[in-house]
Amino acid sequence: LRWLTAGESHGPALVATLEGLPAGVPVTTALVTDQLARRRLGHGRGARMKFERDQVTFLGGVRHGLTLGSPVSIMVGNTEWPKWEQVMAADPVDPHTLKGLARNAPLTRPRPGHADLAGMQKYGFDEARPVLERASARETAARVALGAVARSYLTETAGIEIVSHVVELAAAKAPYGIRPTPADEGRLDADPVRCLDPDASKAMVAQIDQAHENGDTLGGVVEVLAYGVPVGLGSHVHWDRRLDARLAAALMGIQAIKGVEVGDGFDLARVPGSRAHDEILTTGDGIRRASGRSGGTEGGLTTGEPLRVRAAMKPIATVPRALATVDVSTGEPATAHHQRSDVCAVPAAGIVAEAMVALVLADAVTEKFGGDSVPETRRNVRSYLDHLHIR
Ligand code: EPS
Repeated sequence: LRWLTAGESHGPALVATLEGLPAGVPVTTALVTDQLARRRLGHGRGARMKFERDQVTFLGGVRHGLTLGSPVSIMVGNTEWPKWEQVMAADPVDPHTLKGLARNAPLTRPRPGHADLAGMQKYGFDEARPVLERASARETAARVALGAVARSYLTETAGIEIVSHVVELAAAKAPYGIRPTPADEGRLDADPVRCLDPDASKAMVAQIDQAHENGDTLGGVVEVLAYGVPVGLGSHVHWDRRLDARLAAALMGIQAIKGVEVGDGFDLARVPGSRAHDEILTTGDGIRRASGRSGGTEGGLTTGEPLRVRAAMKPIATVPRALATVDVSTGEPATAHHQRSDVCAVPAAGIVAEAMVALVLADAVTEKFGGDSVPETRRNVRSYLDHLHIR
């Protein structure tokens, strides 16, 4: 699979292209719109989430609700665009028009924790607008749009289903061992922080309210689980073919993610081997594991057990109680620029993480099973599973 996104936060639209899926994957505007709506949920998001609508248009690759095997291209319109038409115009704009616009004021006080400063230094800009427009997490809408397509492919061809939940939000933590299944998605999406434990959810909401009052922002940890993943996706033979490495790269590639764990991750480093691995059992269902500590991968291969990965998001860098910085136009100490921001986007990060996991798994499924039509891929999956040498 190959995929790319383009577009700035306050530009006319985001576009995303995905190539390499077979023909016959069910995809509709409603399917993508529903996933985008899930990404907007969550206590602690800012004003823009309330008034902006994600407008989905297919530009190619889908006909009458099914993929054609050609590149799938999706446009997600920014309804904010009319306010930014001058400031973000692709063509040159009369400088006199721009001069009076508050929105066009140069952003010369870079935010610590954001791409602002290093981006200006690297690309040779004297203000942060050209950097932050693309660094913005608005771009994750495009990934979620492609993730919706990848999920449909995974379900249709291999019966793989993905779910995510929030396990930590700042100091509030869900009890260890809660493992939601796809059947819990409705309940999770109905919770203000997408956490299954009611007490932890309340504590998380309280953390966000307190941070909002303090003019601060918060991060947290999300966990993604994938069910129905066949044994043998990825490979042990090379570092860049290991599925866990590919998942980690994809999750680290989400804005503001600073850490990734597979299964119990860092906790496995703290217990002896006798308590770290998943013992192999023979059951009426064939070979199974006694636990899920490894997160469903061993040696870079999926084991056939549920996949479980976590991503840690740092607090949003646009801190209302602005942090110390330097005004790069004067070289003087200053406070970082701040207009509006989310207090916390951890619940949304879970939806983005689901999309990234879906894209990585879709890539691994196309690699292992190939096929140019959904029925062909399905036959390949079934044949492989029916003829597994050891079951
Ligand atoms: C973002 C800042 C906010 C968020 C935006 C991401 O936008 P603005 O600066 O326009 O207020 O609302 O997220 C989205 C628009 C979105 O769809 O997720 C940032 O700086 O990353």
